[in-house]
Amino acid sequence: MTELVKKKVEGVGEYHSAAGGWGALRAVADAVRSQLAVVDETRGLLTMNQPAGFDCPGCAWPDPKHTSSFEFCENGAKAVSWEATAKRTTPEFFAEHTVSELWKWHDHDLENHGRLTHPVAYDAASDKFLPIAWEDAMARIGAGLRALPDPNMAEFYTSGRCSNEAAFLYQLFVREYGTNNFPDCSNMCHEATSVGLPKSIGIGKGTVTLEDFDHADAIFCIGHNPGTNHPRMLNTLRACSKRGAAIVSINPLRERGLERFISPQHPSEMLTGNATQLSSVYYQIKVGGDLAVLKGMMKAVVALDVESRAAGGPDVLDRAFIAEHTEGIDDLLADLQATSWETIEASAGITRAEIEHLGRIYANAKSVIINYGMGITQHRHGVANVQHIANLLLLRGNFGRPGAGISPLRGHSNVQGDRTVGITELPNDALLDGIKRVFGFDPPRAHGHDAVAAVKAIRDGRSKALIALGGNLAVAMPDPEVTYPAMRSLDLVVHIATKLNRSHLLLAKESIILPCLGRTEIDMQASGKQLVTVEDSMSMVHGSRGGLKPASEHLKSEAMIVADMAVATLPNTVVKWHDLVADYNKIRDAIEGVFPAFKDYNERIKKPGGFRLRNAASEREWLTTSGKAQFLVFPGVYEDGLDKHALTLTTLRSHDQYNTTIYGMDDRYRGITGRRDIVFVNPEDLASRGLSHGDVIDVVLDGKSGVQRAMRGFTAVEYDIPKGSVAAYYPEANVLVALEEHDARSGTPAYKSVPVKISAAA
Ligand SMILES: Nc1nc2c(c(=O)[nH]1)N[C@H]1C(S)=C(S)[C@@H](COP(=O)(O)OP(=O)(O)OC[C@H]3O[C@@H](n4cnc5c(=O)[nH]c(N)nc54)[C@H](O)[C@@H]3O)O[C@H]1N2
Ligand SMILES: Nc1nc2c(c(=O)[nH]1)N[C@H]1C(S)=C(S)[C@@H](COP(=O)(O)OP(=O)(O)OC[C@H]3O[C@@H](n4cnc5c(=O)[nH]c(N)nc54)[C@H](O)[C@@H]3O)O[C@H]1N2
Ligand SMILES: [Mo]
Repeated sequence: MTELVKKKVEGVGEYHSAAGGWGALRAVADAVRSQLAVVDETRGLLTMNQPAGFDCPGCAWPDPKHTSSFEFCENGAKAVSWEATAKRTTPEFFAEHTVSELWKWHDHDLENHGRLTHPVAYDAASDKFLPIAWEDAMARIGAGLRALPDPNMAEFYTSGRCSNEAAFLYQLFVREYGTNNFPDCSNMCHEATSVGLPKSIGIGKGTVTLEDFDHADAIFCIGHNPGTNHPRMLNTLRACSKRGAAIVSINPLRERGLERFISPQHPSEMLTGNATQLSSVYYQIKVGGDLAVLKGMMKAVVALDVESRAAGGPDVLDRAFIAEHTEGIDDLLADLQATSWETIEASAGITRAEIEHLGRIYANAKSVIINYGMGITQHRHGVANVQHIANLLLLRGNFGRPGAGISPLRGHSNVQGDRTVGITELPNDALLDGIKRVFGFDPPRAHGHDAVAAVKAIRDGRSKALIALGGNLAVAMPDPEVTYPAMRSLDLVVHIATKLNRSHLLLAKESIILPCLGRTEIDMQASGKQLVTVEDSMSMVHGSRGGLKPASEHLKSEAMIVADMAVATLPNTVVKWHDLVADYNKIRDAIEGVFPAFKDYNERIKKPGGFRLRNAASEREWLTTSGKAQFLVFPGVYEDGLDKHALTLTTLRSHDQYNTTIYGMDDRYRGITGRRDIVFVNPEDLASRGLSHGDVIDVVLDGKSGVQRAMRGFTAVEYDIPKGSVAAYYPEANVLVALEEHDARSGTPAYKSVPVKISAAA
């Protein structure tokens, strides 16, 4: 075996255990110890995802209905202790460090200095951020926004941690100000879902509930890594596996969290080290090979149908469902016929026999759930990928019955809720009419900018102000060579944040950072302690109440900051901003007024676990233009000849990061310690280039735009990844993603299909 002779490379090893287990508990202890001052604060962890506690800021996986013991996971613990840290980034800190100096710090160190405590504004003379009074900051923001000749010259970014209440006020403020420019983290994430699924099934959200997992016969996991990014899902998958459901993973990498798991919630597994095997079938496909695999699976299902009927057996296709509920099957069948197995095998990176195996598992299961994540959406053909998952499910009526449906794993803990309450650059009439009805002003109707369009507008000088409600936009977006200078050309930039990050250091003429409360903290307003609400991946809306003392007495809630900005910007506003913020029940009443789906909002969130927003597709009602679910065709398997390139790079999250937040430098389940400057490469791809494990290499963009993009001096790691595919960590690899390279239909950056070349470092 090559492993025996593999040379030793610093920080690169093997991980042989299951996911979870004592390693996870140790990591929790480390995370807590390194951030929290007093052990007492770990109490915070115990109220997480409890009916009376706060919602974990980690991921959007739902909580089980009947939480008996507390449910938290290693990465949830990291997220919470990172926010509830005892460390502080104070005015004294800013007095000691110029921005030029801070720019040289590692991203980890910027955030690890702790919670922001005071509003600060940049002072060019000293090259430092200086404290500023809230009123003065607001006056400058108001003046800056009013000074723009056109409200469409401002961009209003949202990252998906903010509550429904804050997000609703934010979109209201921005629309009263006069624009629909809502670049959003969702544009980089599940936009392919938001754009693709409404055309297929009439709703841009998943259709399953957690209970459906108790009834599914087969569960597919395509392009997502739950051991790291949705660890509480492993408890669900564990239960599915124990009761004998088939779990099938389709992923270029063998992710440990999809293979086997020792549940820290189960003492017997912890003591004996007996892991539960999760995936019964695991296929490592090429990066970007999903469309081919999905088409191949459908070909196989159709063939099984023909076979079974010829032998006098039952239909494999659900003809009754197809006839009653769908349109477009003939076009789909024609496309499947026109797509050869040769093409499919070449793109998929697995064989016809293997794809037929997947097709059989699908066809033999009465009820199927398909989960998917960024491995599906962040491609040039992200929308087509998503729609082909829907096509596959429609073939056997896997919607609207127990144990069946589509399950996009959303990213940020409230990214779905933010969208639901109006954060969108493409508002529909129902939303705009609702605002008019409740508040009496005419919101702008012209569509606004998504994230890519916003950066382009800033780059081209068409937008001059950026307000960011959380996040780290410049680092999360592709192409720092374009994005960073663009940000520096702004007139006004305002960041509402809990921690310092690199986007804050990209200085505009006027740069302001406003520190806000996090979800773990007590949110005290005029009427008392407030509760906020969030919506998880499965459309469950529930309350979240922080219990910790705020990190500083100068912090304000996001809702209050939005209200203050609105009042400072809009002298003739018709909204009673501070009445709303005094009592968040009133914000929820307003949400209910605009969106009838939130009927009895304040009543229904009193119930532990909250309520589910109606999901028409899960009741077999299709809110498409035709009133039927649609089989949608995408010709071919690759959008733009990406298969002609020798290597395709995908960008991944390590186990120790939350998006651009780097908690630490390890990636335990992939055997990496203390470093992130690596590229995972197939051994044959290394050898054919005269390279070997541990060599220092340059990775260069092999793009059509002809733009020179390179990531230099990274270490090649021989890895179990299909030939033709390479992987590196995000955000480091964003230097290789060109701003122009995105899904044509959803604008989702193609973070997971970057054509590259590798060679020994120059
Ligand atoms: N701890 C932690 N939790 C998080 C986050 C975090 O950074 N840290 N981020 C949050 C956010 S915003 C999001 S969007 C989610 C992200 O959650 P995921 O969707 O799991 O995100 P990624 O790490 O980008 O990994 C995607 C997976 O897709 C696989 N993959 C890569 N390319 C392809 C491909 O072409 N095809 C297929 N089939 N698979 C592919 C990778 O090997 C990897 O296993 O997690 C959320 N939760
Ligand atoms: N190459 C590549 N790039 C990617 C991806 C990828 O897979 N590959 N994934 C994309 C995806 S899916 C996403 S969602 C984006 C993420 O993009 P963002 O959502 O913009 O980024 P985050 O890293 O989550 O933002 C971290 C910052 O949020 C702030 N913050 C944390 N908590 C709070 C809070 O409660 N309130 C406020 N106001 N601020 C808070 C802190 O200041 C912290 O520094 O990145 C995208 N970029
Ligand atoms: Mo995301």
